[in-house]
Amino acid sequence: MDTANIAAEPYPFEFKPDKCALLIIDMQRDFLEPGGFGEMLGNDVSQLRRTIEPNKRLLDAWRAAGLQVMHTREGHRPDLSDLPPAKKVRGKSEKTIGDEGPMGRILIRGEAGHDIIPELYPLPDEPVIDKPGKGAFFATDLQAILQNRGIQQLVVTGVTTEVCVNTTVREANDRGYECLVPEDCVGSYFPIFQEMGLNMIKAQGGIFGWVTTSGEIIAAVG
Ligand code: C5J
Repeated sequence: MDTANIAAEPYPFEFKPDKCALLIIDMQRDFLEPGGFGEMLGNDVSQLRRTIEPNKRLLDAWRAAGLQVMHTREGHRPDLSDLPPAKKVRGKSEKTIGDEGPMGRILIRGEAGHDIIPELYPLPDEPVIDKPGKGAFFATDLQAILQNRGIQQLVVTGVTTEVCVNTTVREANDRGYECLVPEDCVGSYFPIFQEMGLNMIKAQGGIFGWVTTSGEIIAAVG
């Protein structure tokens, strides 16, 4: 597929399809589904669920074009050996990571709530990066996979905009990847963080990356 310019802020993104992967961050049941851990903490999951349909359309177009897709999940080993004690106690909530939650043990690999929502479920040949932190590069093999596959650009989607999406975009930017973020495919429980999280990426001439819409990307890959 040929290189194309995608309309974006702060200026058009020079899209190199063969060197670009779609990286879908943490679209996990515990964050997005009613009755999950996110809602149990008092969050409004509809703020995240509005990203499902745009992500699905983008994922379908991306797969149809034969481009590379990767997914991430935030979570920990069942024995909690990779869970920093500071993360375990953060928030002082009644239930924390590793405790029994509404969809199995909270953010533990292999539990129902930790898995990706069915609407965006990975295909067998799409790498799933299990990450213990907010950024997808920390303590994972993402960098090796991207390098081995010749990836130089990332379209980053998922949740939440200001936490795992922002952290991953910043980590990727420091490693030399160009990141494009479709605003309708990322979500925050907090509208102000959604707006500011996107502003932070595209400010100062695109200090961490570019912001666009899924429609612009679909037009380029379709
Ligand atoms: C993600 C979080 N995925 N907010 N996690 O953003 O704790």
